[in-house]
Amino acid sequence: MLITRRKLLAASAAGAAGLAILPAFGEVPPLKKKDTYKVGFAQTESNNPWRLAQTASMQDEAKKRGCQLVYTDAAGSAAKQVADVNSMIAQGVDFIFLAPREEKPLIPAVMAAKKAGIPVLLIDRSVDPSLAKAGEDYLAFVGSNFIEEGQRVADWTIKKTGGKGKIIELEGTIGSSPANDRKKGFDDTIKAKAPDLALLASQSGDFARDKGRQVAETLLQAHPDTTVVYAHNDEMAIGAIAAIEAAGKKPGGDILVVSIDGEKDAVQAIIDGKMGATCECSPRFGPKAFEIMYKYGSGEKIPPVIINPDRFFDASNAKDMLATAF
Ligand code: GZL
Repeated sequence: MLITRRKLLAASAAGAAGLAILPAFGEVPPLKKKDTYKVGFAQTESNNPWRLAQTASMQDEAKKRGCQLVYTDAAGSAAKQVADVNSMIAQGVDFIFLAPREEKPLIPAVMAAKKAGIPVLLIDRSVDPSLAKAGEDYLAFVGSNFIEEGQRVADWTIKKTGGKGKIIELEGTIGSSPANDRKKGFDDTIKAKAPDLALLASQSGDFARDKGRQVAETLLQAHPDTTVVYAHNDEMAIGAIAAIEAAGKKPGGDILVVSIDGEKDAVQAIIDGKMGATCECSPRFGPKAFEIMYKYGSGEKIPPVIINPDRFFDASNAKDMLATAF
């Protein structure tokens, strides 16, 4: 697994914090051992199946463990998500689960929780490691290695195309860690391993299906010689499939579509021959997120970065995997 700059920073920060004999100035606030907790979950938005599945997973686990859940939905606004976290602090939650919509604007929320003595676990997305450190400013990051997801999709695409073709890229939410890192992982791999695979254009579709379709339509009109569409998530990939068909072309025939998430509609599109591959990024955070909180409350040391394993779906396994997709 590629050790990214943010993981090195996080590990060194945690290492430093871990060496502290007494609670250091920068240490994460403690969590009392309790049977149940009052927890906050600050969601970014509910604009696609991935976010809805993540929310359901967190709500189910809170219910299962008898925890009181203070849930907020920032409706796509980082500023509102900061306000949501501040309101949880004011309500006196014991612990906060945060999926920071964007890497920089959510720093004030992380620091406000720390100042209020409330531990924060980043789930799914991260914050800029030069501004806040795991194991020091927040407990930890648990989620996928987005750079690796981009690399895996790039490697599959290189193999499938023989390293030749012209790519348009549909980026996720601007400023979010998945968009930043999925772009870095994919683009760097293509540039390093396949000079004859040209990266023609790249534009954000905000992880949304219809925006993805609109952006794909525009880019396909500007680049009719496109042979590959790389989408940072399945929703935009499915939107791109509609755009390709609207342009009178065959997805999976004239244009190869590759993506990330592993949602049911995408796995079905692979079975139907309209999508080439998708790297899973499971939204089912509930069990692991709450397990980390309870372990922390019991005094266990929590690693600063906890990576979820991602499966990879293509025609070789899509039929078998469909039932387990979200
Ligand atoms: C990734 C997650 C992304 C998904 C999108 O962990 O943050 O946000 O890939 C979702 O589908 O909107």
